[in-house]
Amino acid sequence: MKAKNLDELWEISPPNEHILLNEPWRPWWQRYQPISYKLCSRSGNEDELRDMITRCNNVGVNIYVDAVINHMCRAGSGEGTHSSCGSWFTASKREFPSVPFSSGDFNDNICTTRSGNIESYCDARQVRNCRLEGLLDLDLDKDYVRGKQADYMNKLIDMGVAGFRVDACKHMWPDNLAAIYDRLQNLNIKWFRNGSRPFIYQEVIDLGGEAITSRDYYRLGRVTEFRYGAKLGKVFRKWKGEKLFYTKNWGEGWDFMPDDKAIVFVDNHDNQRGHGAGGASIITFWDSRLYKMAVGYMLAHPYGVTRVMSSFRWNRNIVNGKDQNDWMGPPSHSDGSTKPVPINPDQTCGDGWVCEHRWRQIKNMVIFRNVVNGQPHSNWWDNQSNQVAFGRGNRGFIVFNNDDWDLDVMLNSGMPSGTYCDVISGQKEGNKCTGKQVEVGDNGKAHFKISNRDEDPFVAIHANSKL
Ligand code: QV4
Ligand code: CA
Repeated sequence: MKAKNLDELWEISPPNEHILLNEPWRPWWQRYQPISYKLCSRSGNEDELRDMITRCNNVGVNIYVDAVINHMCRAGSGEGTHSSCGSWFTASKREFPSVPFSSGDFNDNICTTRSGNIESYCDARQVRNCRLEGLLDLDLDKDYVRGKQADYMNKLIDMGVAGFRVDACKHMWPDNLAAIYDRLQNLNIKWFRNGSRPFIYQEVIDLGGEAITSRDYYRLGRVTEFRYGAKLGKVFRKWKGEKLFYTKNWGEGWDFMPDDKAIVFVDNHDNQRGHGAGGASIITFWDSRLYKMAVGYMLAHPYGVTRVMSSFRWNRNIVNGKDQNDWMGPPSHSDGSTKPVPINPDQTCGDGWVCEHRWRQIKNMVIFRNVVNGQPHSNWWDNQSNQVAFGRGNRGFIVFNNDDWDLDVMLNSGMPSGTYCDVISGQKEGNKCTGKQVEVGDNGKAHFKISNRDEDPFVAIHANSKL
């Protein structure tokens, strides 16, 4: 995080009560169909959530909750107790007694489209007042509705949560969001400085061409910059003539939103499986060698607040470019509850969990980002093709070879002289390097040789990887 101190952050899937679907069986996206704000989901119950937040906060890992407050479940979801806490609901009557919400709390009479769904993204009113994908759209003009959402978010803040990813913000009026955020209390002083405010980042997919833009939400908090991952994917895949050396002015120079508004990521839970925005250029853990380079580039670069994905594997079945299994949920027990995450001796995860955030190259680049925090982008070099290097002041330096030939060059690293461990091929352990090492001379110059056949064709050094 660029903000406040350098704690790590962890975004969790919506922890509130959601629908249980059978067709397809328990899809991951059932969590985006709320039934109530009771804290029990396929990930566990309120006590387990409270325990996790406490244990994480105690070791400096702050928790951010994915808050789904634009809607409830799908209009045609029938009635019953097929919900993760067993709450009764009647979708057709808009009855959600466990909140409670009833028909007057929804936008049915405010939406003007024939179907009741969003039919055009060129009309800001229907994007906010009509159903997204048929999901029952809450009337956030009502103070009663906003109060229920603020109560839900304040309960999480009281439990120690540090902030929120607010889902589907494009589909809510900014003034209504402001009214909810204003009701949020300060963070729990058990773990946070007195007066700390919840960190808010808002999901708005804005690739241009729509009535609603990210700019509508800047005044409320940070906003997801989906163009970032889409463009970075094109650059590292070298699609449509994109070359890595074009990224010399990466960030606002590429027409992304202002640096102090942006949440950036290579992929997210939607577009790693073809949902949401980004398209085929999005790089994911499935393309692990490219992925490590793209995530490394994102973490080394000063632009935006960065978010690293942590995924589960599913058996992708791509037919005509579409994954037939894009609905599959996480490793689960037969009752649909989510399996725990086993940690292997080599610190990777087992049992279908990818945990890309624990991969040495990615974990070490998170450390790199913290070590260079506040340092300017500096000492850029490129070969007019796909070999580039840049530093972060005198605290870090990274070199990429995404060309089909070797990189072999003397570069000005800007770093103090000494022997540094490359944190990509290995790391500093005790007083030795487990991977490559880099000698920086008195003039800050260092020789880099990166074969394009290397397991990971990039090298990174920083102040804390110095022997
Ligand atoms: C289907 C039809 C609709 C129809 C509806 C009628 O597609 O046209 O009107 O039935 O009942 C699931 C199904 C979807 C189904 C919908 C309602 O996939 O086919 O509609 O349920 O039954 C996630 C998934 C969606 C999933 C949704 C709810 O991605 O596939 O829909 O959860 O379970 C826009 C928004 C952006 C949004 C993005 C996906 O601007 O905010 O679409 N991204 C966020 C989350 C995303 C989540 C939602 C929003 C909804 O990141 O994960 O959608 O909360 O760009
Ligand atoms: Ca809405």
